[in-house]
Amino acid sequence: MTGCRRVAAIQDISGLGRCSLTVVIPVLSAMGIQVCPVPTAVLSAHTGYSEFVMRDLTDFMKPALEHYRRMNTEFDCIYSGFLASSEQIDHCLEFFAAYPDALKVVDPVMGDDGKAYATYTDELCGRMGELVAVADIITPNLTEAAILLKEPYPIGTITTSQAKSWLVRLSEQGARIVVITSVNLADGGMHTIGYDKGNNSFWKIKNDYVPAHYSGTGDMFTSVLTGSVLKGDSLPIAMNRATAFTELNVKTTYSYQKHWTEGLMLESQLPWLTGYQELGDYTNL
Ligand code: PXL
Repeated sequence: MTGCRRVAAIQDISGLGRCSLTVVIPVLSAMGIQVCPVPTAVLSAHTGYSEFVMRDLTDFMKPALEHYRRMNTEFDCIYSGFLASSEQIDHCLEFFAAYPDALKVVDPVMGDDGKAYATYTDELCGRMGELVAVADIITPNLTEAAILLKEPYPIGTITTSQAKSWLVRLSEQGARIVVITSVNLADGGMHTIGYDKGNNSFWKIKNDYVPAHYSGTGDMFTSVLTGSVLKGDSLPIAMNRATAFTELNVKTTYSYQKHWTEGLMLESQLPWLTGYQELGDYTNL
């Protein structure tokens, strides 16, 4: 018995620019879930900064897993995010295989706004499909969904039937639950959309549009969604919680006109996660 739910978070830690572990740890901790970080790299600042120094920790991943196996350590969830190399994908696959009963969450971090991040080569993007194949839940943004489906990034809006077809095609790559963020639907506005293959249900949550974009937004969304699912919420409630908290943070950060690289000003918002929120903003897609 772990007492509280326990997540192994396989992500980098970046000093400047809130993202990956500096978002995952506070968010899940505030939700009452223990995070055991498996740092994949240490960066002075995330890769969106014009300069950063980085120490790769790929060779730490396998010994860390072996240690956990020797200790018979249990995890309720294995959660992977930004990865720095193809070898790190191999180690994530080993983690997932070592914990077949854990919830497997893959945030297939590869890019945003129609473009892959600087460190994501075509090979690395191609191999992300191997993680997606073993996941229970995946949370691509629209750019990452397009990369996984080998489709062009949709400029402008997409129709509800195209959105449903993308969700179903992504679920055919493996995961039971697929959630796509930042989807501009033709019938009105930005949405988070989700599909549960287990009961064939489609959901959408509308986001208020804010004319800004901050690093670590996807990390925040997936962390809240993961915490919510681990606590037993239904998919639409988990999507609602993740969307509402992320939107609150985007609006707070926007009000201070911070530079996008600094990430979301989550520190003052964390108490929202510890309270009980009435949530019912979802509808069927
Ligand atoms: O939020 C994704 C992310 C995580 N970690 C690092 C990044 C990025 C996106 O740029 O650079 C190091």
